[in-house]
Amino acid sequence: MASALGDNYNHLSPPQQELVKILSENGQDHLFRDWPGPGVDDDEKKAFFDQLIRLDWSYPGGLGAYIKNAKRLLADSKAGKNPFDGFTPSVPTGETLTFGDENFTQFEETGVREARKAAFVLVAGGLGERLGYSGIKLALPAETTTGACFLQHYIESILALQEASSEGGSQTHIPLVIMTSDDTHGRTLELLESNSYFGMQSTQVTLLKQEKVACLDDNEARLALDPQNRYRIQTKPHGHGDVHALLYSSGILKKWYDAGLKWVLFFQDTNGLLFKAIPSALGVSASKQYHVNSLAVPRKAKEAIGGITRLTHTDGRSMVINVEYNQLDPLLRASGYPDGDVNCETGYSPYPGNINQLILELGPYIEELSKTGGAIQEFVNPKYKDASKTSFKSSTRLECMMQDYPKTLPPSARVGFTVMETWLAYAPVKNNAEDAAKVPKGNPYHSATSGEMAIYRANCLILRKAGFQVADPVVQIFNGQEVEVWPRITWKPKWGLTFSLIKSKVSGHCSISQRSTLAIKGQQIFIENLSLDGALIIEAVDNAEVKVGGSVQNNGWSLETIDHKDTSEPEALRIRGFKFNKVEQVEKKYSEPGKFHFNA
Ligand code: UGB
Repeated sequence: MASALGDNYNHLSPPQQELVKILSENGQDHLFRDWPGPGVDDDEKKAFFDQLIRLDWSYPGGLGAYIKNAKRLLADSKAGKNPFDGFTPSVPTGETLTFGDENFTQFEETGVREARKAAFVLVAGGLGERLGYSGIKLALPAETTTGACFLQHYIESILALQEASSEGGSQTHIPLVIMTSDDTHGRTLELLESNSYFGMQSTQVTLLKQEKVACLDDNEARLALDPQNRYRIQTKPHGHGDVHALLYSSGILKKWYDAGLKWVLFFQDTNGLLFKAIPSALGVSASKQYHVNSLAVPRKAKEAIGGITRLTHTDGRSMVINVEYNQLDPLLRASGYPDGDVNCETGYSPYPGNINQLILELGPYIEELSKTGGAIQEFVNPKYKDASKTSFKSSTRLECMMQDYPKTLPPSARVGFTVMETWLAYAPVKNNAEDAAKVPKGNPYHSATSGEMAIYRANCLILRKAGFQVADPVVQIFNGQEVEVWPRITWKPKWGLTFSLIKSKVSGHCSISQRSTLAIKGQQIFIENLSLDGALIIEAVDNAEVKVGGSVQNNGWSLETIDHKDTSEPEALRIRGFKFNKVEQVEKKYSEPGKFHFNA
């Protein structure tokens, strides 16, 4: 390739020359073919090398390793090799929790205690193409009663855990890493900065940006040049699996370990229910001493979430691992289950659904990463032009998933999973209105509409369990999706971090009608003999203790339907198909410390 570069070669730095050598050895001569001599396009050539160096640096083992892995995976794909060859799937056993029972409550208590030794990692580099929202998903309101966005909700939940787990001991600061990408980095930083990190100290938050990987033009893994710019390589996201290599190379894991931390909790960008499941799931990890604990929910066949499966190899090896949703059906069909991915007599797939929230024990995690550098088994998914599988419709790239981390673990590793009820733990916002309306009947929509309604439903069911009389929901259709509309109850995470905490704040005979809205925005708000038919918003600073009771009745907030195509409405509302008409409410705000009583 040095010759393809001609005189340009002598103008390169030694690391650039070294990279040229590696590329040449790996069949990439086309990258520099017909380059004009020095003096022409010098800035563009420099930018090209800067990009190559970045691509080389950001992949474990460098570009040489990337191309070799790509050649191998592309050859396997062309040969139609089944990645699960030799493995038989079976249904694994894990810990199944029931919200509110004694077991659950004990796990919650343990989890809150353990949280002082926890760090959180939010993977938020995805563009959310399926959702089609123009902003970043973290900025989307999780629900529109308070308008708190996902990032605010997540940070406030971590802060609530931090405070609860510090009780009686010294104050800890739970670290939060957010993995971003070029698609999300700037807007994530801006969201944090313009909101004073939603109450977190800025030093608690670390942003790690994942780089994209080079696209591949053919089965020889030739890197794809941008058709518009011969000095640019096309790139695409490598997947959420990058998080492990990034955490490892940043050195942050070692820092956490030295500071006495024990748990790393990974989570995704749009699950408004997740933190209701975190304390108990962390409690399970601690009690069972799991090195890996994946959170799962009952899965509907064909639902776009992976299935947790025990895979047993003919050579005796066995592992409990996620099988991604597009691979589960073919794997089952190839292993003696001719119907593939179908529900069993329970009405659900026998394989629990992976919600991609992982809890890893830090010590064994570091030990494993020091062997692998954080590299995760990759896959490639080229779209071939025809059955000869010799050319692609468009360039492809290698991808990796964070939940594939356990694939390289030794058999001695303690890998488990915890199944939670879906209503409590999982309601992601992934699908746009049109696609959601096409979801097979009975399967979850995973839309902004269902994501918001699931928050109200969960809060209602929790309060019911705490003795609150909550009216039944009505069924309504928004953006072509039939959903249950429960009373719109919301609370700040610090008000209701655990079920025991919630129970301690609700007493006497309380009731709420279906058309009501109740927003609890304060830590020490105690609901006592409250009867609500309308809208009630209570806000209080942390050291104001407020008792709320009596009968509140007003015209409340009505739900108005909007169409997702109606561009006169803000996008964040359009995609849910409704908005609130705030007709009348009782609003109380306590901004001074002290004891107060609001009796309507
Ligand atoms: N993400 C990144 O940070 N970087 C990337 O390059 C890509 C994504 P999707 P997906 O629980 O609902 C996953 O696209 O990949 C972030 C599991 O694989 O929302 O289709 C992105 O920002 C699947 O097994 O999901 O499916 C987001 O936060 C199942 O569990 C997260 O990664 C499913 O999620 C997930 O990205 C689920």
